[in-house]
Amino acid sequence: MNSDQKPIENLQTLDDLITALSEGERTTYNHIIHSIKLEPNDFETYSHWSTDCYTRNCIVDTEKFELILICWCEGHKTPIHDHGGEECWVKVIDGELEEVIYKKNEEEELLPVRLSVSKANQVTYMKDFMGFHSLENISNKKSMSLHLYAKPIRKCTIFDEDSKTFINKEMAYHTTA
Ligand code: CSS
Ligand code: FE2
Repeated sequence: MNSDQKPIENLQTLDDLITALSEGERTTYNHIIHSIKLEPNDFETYSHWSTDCYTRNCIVDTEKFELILICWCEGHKTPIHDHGGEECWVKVIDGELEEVIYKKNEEEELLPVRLSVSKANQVTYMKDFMGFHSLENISNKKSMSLHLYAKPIRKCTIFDEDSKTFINKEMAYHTTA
């Protein structure tokens, strides 16, 4: 640890978060992302909305981790997806998100197994052994969530509910810092 490195409990700004993640190891990320309290104002530079779809706005992309801000309009929802073998933490910054977790049964069908709602500053975690999930903005306003992926997620699998098939998807950003 550098002598000027802040203890995790003292992290206050988005810059503090980025420094802590850059200097930390993956085993410390859970503590870091839970400890920091961030406000919607901290994300002014990164927040962009589209009425068509939620937007993925890159804050930092390194070999070790990726930090993105997702901006949701009312009713926006992700497809059911996995996380390309990586770890995923979602911290709600503003609004309210509903998460549904799905698991495969013996016939390789996805069944919903758990539903939860997260509010500002709450964190959820996903990794592929836990299944697939979808997220939806269920608040009646725009929402924002901070996503930490370690390592970065370049590709994932989505489940297409119409064709009932799994599809490989390349991830893309709407904006980059
Ligand atoms: N994995 C989705 C968001 S839900 S964690 C994405 O990055 O687009
Ligand atoms: Fe996800």
